[in-house]
Amino acid sequence: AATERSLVLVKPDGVRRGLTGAVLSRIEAKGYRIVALQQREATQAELAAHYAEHEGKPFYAPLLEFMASGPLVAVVVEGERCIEGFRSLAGTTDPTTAAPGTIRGDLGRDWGLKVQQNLVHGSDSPESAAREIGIWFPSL
Ligand code: DAT
Ligand code: MG
Repeated sequence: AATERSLVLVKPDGVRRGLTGAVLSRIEAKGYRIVALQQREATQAELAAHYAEHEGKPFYAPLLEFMASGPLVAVVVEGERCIEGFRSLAGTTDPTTAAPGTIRGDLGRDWGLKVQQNLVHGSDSPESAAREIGIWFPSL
């Protein structure tokens, strides 16, 4: 059994819409443990590091602008295979087509159908998780 840690963000749209509790509730109901949690506005340095893989893409600047548009909630989640497991809970990137039963599929339907306003982020590999936890929680 592989116990992993994943870095989850409730993005500014989720915080603004009062959906932080709904997201955390799904994480806990799945059996994952919340190791660390912080609500605050992200710095440009954190966002640039977090989304370094997307630098240069057409959606990069609007994505960073959106991610800086209000407080977000950064969470370290722990559980068996929780990296893949949380991605599955979150649903596919675009909320307009994310499956029902997923966070993005059930809750991500508002806000003018902008792809970046998809409520949550979850690490996509153990390497990403370690890197991202280092960005948001350098003391962990
Ligand atoms: P995910 O968040 O599902 O891991 P990603 O890492 O490919 O998706 O992209 C990071 C974020 O960037 C994503 O949550 C929303 C935004 N994004 C991705 N593709 C996009 C696109 N084609 N247009 C606008 N925003 C996009
Ligand atoms: Mg990603």
